Amino acid sequence: MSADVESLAGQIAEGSTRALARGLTWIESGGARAEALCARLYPSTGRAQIVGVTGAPGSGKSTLARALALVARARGRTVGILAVDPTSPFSGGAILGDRIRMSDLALDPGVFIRSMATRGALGGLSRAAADAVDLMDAAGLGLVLVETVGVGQDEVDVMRLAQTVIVVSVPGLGDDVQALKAGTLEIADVLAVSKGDLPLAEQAARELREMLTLRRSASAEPWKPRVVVVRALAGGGIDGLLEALEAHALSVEGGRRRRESVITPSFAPVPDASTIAAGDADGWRARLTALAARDGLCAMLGITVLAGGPGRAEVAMTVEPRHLNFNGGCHGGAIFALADSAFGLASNSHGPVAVGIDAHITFQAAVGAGDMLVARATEVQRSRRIGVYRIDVVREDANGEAPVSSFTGTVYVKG
Ligand SMILES: Nc1nc2c(ncn2[C@@H]2O[C@H](COP(=O)(O)OP(=O)(O)OP(=O)(O)O)[C@@H](O)[C@H]2O)c(=O)[nH]1
Ligand SMILES: [Mg+2]
Repeated sequence: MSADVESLAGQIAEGSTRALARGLTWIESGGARAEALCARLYPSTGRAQIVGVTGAPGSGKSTLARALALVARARGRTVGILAVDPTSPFSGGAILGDRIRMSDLALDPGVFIRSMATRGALGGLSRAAADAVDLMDAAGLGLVLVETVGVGQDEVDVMRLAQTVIVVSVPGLGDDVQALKAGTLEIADVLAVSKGDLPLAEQAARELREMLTLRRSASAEPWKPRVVVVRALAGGGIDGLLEALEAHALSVEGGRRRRESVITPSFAPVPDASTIAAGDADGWRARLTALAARDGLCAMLGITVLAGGPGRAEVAMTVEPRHLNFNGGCHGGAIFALADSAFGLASNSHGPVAVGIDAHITFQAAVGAGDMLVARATEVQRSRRIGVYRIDVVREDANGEAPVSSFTGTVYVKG
């Protein structure tokens, strides 16, 4: 390793903000020395609390980051703020705005603020942002806030490096729906309704909570996203937000970083069908959930089991950016996979192995990002060797259900 990498790494690890600033410039320009620097500092990372702040332009993200930083400072913590702006790295517009709004913070030596212009960065925006956060972490900053304008896949990817993601939405602009559509609701651990001093904030919070209730039933995650109303300009509601952040950090096992999490398949045993009474809803759900956990495609697509029974299965999937096709709609294959999963689970609910030998699908309506889909499989007929199933796929929202797709399938029972 070259001497300048070694020397800069040493200074960053000692907490020099000048060295940190230089290291971030290296990352922005990319290349081998940036890579060497990150590799050298990697062992010093893992201590910072990393919180992502995303939301529509002008929703109040920077004001919120500033308010969070002030409270954290008052509690004696050091703070890093990274504003990632993928769209206008050279215009300086939003970046300059952030600097001005945060200028009082910039005078505090316990706060490090950096806007990142990363267009063309080697390895993409999210990689550069992750490296930048690692450097801030290695420099000993206790709380690192990462701000992105949450509109595209890039920004969603950046948010994956945070332990906790706050999605900021503005009351009264139908923003809640926008957030849902952009898929950002999917990554929200905490939803902050900003500008709580404005009318409609409480109403927006209520609507978001309702939306989350729908999503909750489909979510296998132990953490239930919270909705908090904040008045960041006046510093109101920040304690409640911090409380939500702490609760979330506790729920994710030692606050470990998501991108470091290693998925180790340790499957729960599958309860034997013969031991489950016909009316035992929990028992059937447990059996189908254990089967789905062994199914790579269910795991990859985020398909979860809602309910089951002998010959029945109900599964759900919330459409995320990864499910979209090149036209921006939900990929037909993803809907097929959802229906097929319900089919597979229902036909295998009984115990003996059933393999699909025929399937037909028709589509009634298109779906997009943020839509929650439920597939219900019912047994039309089952003999010793052949089973026939009907699967209805519907989109669920606050107003009820709308048909999306119909699927029929036949299995051959092998076991
Ligand atoms: N009334 C009111 N206005 C607020 C509040 N918080 C932020 N604002 C205003 O909303 C506008 C946008 O705030 P920012 O914090 O810059 O929003 P942002 O999401 O960081 O904006 P971009 O980075 O440009 O996407 C500013 O004019 C703020 O003064 C609040 O609590 N109440
Ligand atoms: Mg901003």
